[in-house]
Amino acid sequence: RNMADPRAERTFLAVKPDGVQRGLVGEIISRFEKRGYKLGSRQIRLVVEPVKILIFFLQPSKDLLHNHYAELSSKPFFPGLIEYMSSGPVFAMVWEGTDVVSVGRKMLGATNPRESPIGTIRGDFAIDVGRNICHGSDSVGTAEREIALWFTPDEVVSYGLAQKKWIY
Ligand code: RTP
Ligand code: MG
Repeated sequence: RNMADPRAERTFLAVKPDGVQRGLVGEIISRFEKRGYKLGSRQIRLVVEPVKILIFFLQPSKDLLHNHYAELSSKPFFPGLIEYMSSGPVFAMVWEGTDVVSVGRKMLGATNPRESPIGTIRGDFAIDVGRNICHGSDSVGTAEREIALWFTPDEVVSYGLAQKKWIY
């Protein structure tokens, strides 16, 4: 926790395979950036070591997804969810800032895009619950678990936000 901002949090966000295929990575990053949040997972590998681009832009294994969605394993839609999420590359990210877990969920919208308000990411870009284009952690505890699952500690970075005084 950040002493200067006791409400500072981290969340795990991922653009799902359909969001990647539909070219919505930039749109989703852009919305979080413009809101005032900062990307907290390393980008340098993407630029300096293209071979390691898979750290951020990876086709998740079914093992990883079984772990990630463990609490849903008894649901009837679980096999389809694993098929969908492992069907192509996912853009995985950590975002940081005040209340980013709960505000991030509001920015994503409801699980079912048809019940998602206009102006949310799912409400603007999706219509099917099984193709809802992005993931966001549902609590601070879940975020910690998911970040540790998808990233190693050295891939998660924290740095000062230069324009902080204009946002907070
Ligand atoms: P996510 O974890 O992917 O961010 O989505 P969420 O919290 O809004 O919803 P969750 O309950 O965690 O469900 C995970 C994903 O499973 C698919 N799903 N399908 N009734 C259905 O067919 C159904 N319900 C959930 C969705 O892709 C959902 O995002
Ligand atoms: Mg969830």
